Amino acid sequence: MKRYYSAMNMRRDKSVRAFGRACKVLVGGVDSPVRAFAAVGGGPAFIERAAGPFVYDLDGNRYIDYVGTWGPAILGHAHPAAVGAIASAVRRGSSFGAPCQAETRLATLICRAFGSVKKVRFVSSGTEAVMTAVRLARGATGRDKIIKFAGCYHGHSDALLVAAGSGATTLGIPSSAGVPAGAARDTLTAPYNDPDAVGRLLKKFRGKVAAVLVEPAAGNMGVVAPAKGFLSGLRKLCDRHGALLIFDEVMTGFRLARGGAQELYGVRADITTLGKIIGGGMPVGAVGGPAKIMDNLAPLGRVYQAGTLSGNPVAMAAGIATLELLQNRRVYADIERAGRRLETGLLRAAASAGLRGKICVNRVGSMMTVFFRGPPVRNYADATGSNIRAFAEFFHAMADQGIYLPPSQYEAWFISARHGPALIDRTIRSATKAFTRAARLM
Ligand code: KE4
Repeated sequence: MKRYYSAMNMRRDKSVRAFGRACKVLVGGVDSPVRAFAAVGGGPAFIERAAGPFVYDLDGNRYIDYVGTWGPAILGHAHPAAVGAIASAVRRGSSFGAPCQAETRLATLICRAFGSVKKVRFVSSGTEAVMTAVRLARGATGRDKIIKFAGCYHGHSDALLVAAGSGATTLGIPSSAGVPAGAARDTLTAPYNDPDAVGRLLKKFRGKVAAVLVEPAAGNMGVVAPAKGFLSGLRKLCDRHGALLIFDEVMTGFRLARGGAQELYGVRADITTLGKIIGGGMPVGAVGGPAKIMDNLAPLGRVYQAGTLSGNPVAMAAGIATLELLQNRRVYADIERAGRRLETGLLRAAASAGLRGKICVNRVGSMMTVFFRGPPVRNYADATGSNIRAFAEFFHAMADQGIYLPPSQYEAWFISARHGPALIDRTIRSATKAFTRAARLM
């Protein structure tokens, strides 16, 4: 169903032309698949600028933005402190390829927030962070197997494109082509929120599992919260079997709390991966943990890892500015309040459209997803039972009213500190109309 945002009060001509030009030189017209709108139909709005809670497309339309560049924009777009820090840093040179104090400063801010993290290695993306964490776990334990969870997404390194969520599920390729059997052979999968399945795998592959890798609150099958006892159960199982527990906090780090899911749920990880918010919108990823694990990385240890732009001074400056602003814990209270207001309002809007009990809103703090199926959604099988045609109709109905949602049922909405009550209420009013349009397909 090839369609662009229907007219209503918005025109899309310039985005349509821009997408046509982009498709001639960029694969699918995009640099990350989920942006291509394959799951919802039509073509993307080309964004010209972003500020606070808004993004503005080439045709001058303004949207309330719930993509938040997939998580980094927790303080809103183009925060003056981040913009100033970037401008000042880049005037001193965009990259040195040598140590700079900004790396130490940002690493110190991360160690202060995450009790389990005593040392950090910066990289340039979440994918690199998790790829490094897996290699580090294998090097530190001398074991090869990794256990991950169906529907969790940890970036696009070969070994982790197995039953992967996010764009891989959106496009129907959760286990990607081009990944040799050998690369995926040591990746075992279990259902999310099923610690018993993990226990069975650890017993079956006794002494061979290097790590259990988990999104401590899942965001890449849509948002799915850890069931009570799930994370603590993984902690106990890893301790019993000598496996390392890797929390992929690329999305949850500094989002659910300053100390991420580890602070929120009180479960310690052996290795933590971070990204998104710690770069303040610039390309940064990080791996962190206790020195006894981290010192296995080169140059101290034998696990090799490197990167031309790792610890880039401009990216570090953006991250420092962002994390310093997030030391004000009121931010977390504000975005929790906004999330609660939106969740309650969306459930009310769905009920008014005759969808009571027919949609499920999963929320963890300022990350949430509206699933077009009745509750509960506790894992990948539940999530993929959603009505994605109804979601697509809802998506476009919201976009037509100036609400910019992630273009996939299997993604998280992100609320920023700039999403005040008036914008939340505007979103809820728009959802009432959008649920009515979607209800016709349910
Ligand atoms: P990047 O390589 O995209 O920086 O990070 C990979 C990654 C790792 N771990 C988690 C928990 C993640 O959510 C991600 C990336 N998230 C997706 C959004 N679901 C990025 C958006 C995209 O792929 O375009």
